Amino acid sequence: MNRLLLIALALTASGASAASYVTSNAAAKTATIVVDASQGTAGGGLNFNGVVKGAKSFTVPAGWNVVMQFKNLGTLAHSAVVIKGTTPPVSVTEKDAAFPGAHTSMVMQGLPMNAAATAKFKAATAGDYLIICGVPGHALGGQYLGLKVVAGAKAATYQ
Ligand SMILES: [Cu+2]
Repeated sequence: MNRLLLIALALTASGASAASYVTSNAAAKTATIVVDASQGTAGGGLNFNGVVKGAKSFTVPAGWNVVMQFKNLGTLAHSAVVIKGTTPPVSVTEKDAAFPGAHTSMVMQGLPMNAAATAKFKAATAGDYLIICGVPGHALGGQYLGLKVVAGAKAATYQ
């Protein structure tokens, strides 16, 4: 195998990393989702997983447990909170979380650069939700992803 082919394979492997934003464990009814704040420059850094304004969404079967793995890759503070609906609000607090536990700590202040946090919650009720940054202004600036909780879905997806 020549060196160029190895490089091409390595690039293909790294290009496939989008799939790793979500993993499904049907036996345990658990979805693990990755929410990286400020990945690259989209939205001037006000993005999750490099996209803005709900351009991508997770789908999770209703009733599954969700493990949300949050990281802040940017220089500003960010947080992540799941809210009901499809319209980003002006501001939120922990109390606005759609499910118990569906938020990082310090929703409004945000977690600092390089911080990582894991939030665990049960996606108990089917419907349309957003995963937003709770730092005031960030969600309005486009820092949110979609989250669809779907009755009868067989696996968690991200697209
Ligand atoms: Cu933010």
